[in-house]
Amino acid sequence: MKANEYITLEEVYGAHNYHPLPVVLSRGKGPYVWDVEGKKYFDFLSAYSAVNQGHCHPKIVKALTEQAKQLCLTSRAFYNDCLGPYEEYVTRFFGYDKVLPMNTGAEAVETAIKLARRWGYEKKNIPENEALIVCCEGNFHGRTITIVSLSSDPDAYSGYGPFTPGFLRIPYNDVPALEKVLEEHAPRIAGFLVEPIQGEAGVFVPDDGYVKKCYDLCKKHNVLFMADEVQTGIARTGKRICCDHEGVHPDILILGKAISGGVLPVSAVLSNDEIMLTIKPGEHGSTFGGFPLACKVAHAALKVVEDEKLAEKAAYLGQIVRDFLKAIPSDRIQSVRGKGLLNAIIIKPKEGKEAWDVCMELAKNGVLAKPTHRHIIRLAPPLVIKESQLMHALEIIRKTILSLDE
Ligand code: IF1
Repeated sequence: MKANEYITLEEVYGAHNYHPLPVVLSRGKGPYVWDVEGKKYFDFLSAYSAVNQGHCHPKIVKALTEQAKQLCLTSRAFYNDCLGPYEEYVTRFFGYDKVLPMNTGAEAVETAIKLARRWGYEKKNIPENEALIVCCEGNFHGRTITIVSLSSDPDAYSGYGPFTPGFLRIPYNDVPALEKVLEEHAPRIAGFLVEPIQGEAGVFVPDDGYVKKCYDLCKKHNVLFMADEVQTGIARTGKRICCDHEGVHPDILILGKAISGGVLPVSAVLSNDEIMLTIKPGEHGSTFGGFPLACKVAHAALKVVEDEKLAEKAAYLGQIVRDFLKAIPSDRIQSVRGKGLLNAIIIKPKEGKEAWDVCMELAKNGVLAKPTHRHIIRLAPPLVIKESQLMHALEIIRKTILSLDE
């Protein structure tokens, strides 16, 4: 079949909840993907930072295929020989007592919200059903009804009410705003849920020290610091998790996406016993949460991060990316921002051409990226990209942007 035939099938038989770039992919390897016509691209989205380890990493695929022939799913009604070893590995990897395994990032965020509320009632003596969680303007934590109840983006919440109560929203990157809301409501506040860099908002990197100052304020008011590292975690920003840049150890750490290397939906909530053990047997769960395939795949995916020093690579290559992009002599690039290999360029619309048009041209020239919020292009290749490959892709980005100026 031709590309447009696949597109038509999705149009006719699929929900219209996305507007993809007109590229039909059929193969991936490392930093590359190929479309059905055999055209090769650099993947500069990495499935929104889920494919940090590169497409179809042999060690992760091996773990998947070997376990798939052995035992796929037991449910948590029984024990199995994969979950315990994985739980030991992942809790030691991130430095926590316990992990609650889930599947998607949204499920992990929902789990973290339930955990913070439960801790609030059991340990902080917040009156039943009165717990509050503070979140930030511009957040993106997933697409469930409770999570869009936190959102400030009408595209995310409009037409989905009524909404879940119990959330206070403050401006992002605004320490005094957090201080104020804690001083006013701390006795009822169970947690502060925040992305250490706001991905969807357009790779919004807060001021240096913001995460640490928020963490310290939460400690002062006995409020749980809940880091949503679904997108920024797993080496993407140049550290094991983004909070590591400021030496912050979140009370609740939320992971997803690249914890499985983009092979299976795997997510995780990590915290210490005082918090995690407030959820008792039968009070939370999921059919596939922590299933044998997920355990083996995630174990292999995290080991790749360690063995291939992907955090160090992301830090080193990310600086090259930002320096290169800032040096492109085009007034179409309004600004460049990011940390590690999570970067974005803000495109100034010109002669009716916007970020979408830049992405269409980039695709023609062999680099896949997608705009967010109309004018922002996220540039996030798999962390396994070689420096020579990165320079090749950056040159394509440079030529494409300059060609639009002609
Ligand atoms: C879509 C955005 C990115 C996330 C953070 C939780 C989740 C996500 C920080 C939920 C998921 C994905 C969702 C996907 C596109 C992508 C996205 F554009 F939607 F916002 F990355 F920025 N926390 N982000 O980024 O994880 O349930 O999806 O596994 O919904 O279009 P999930």
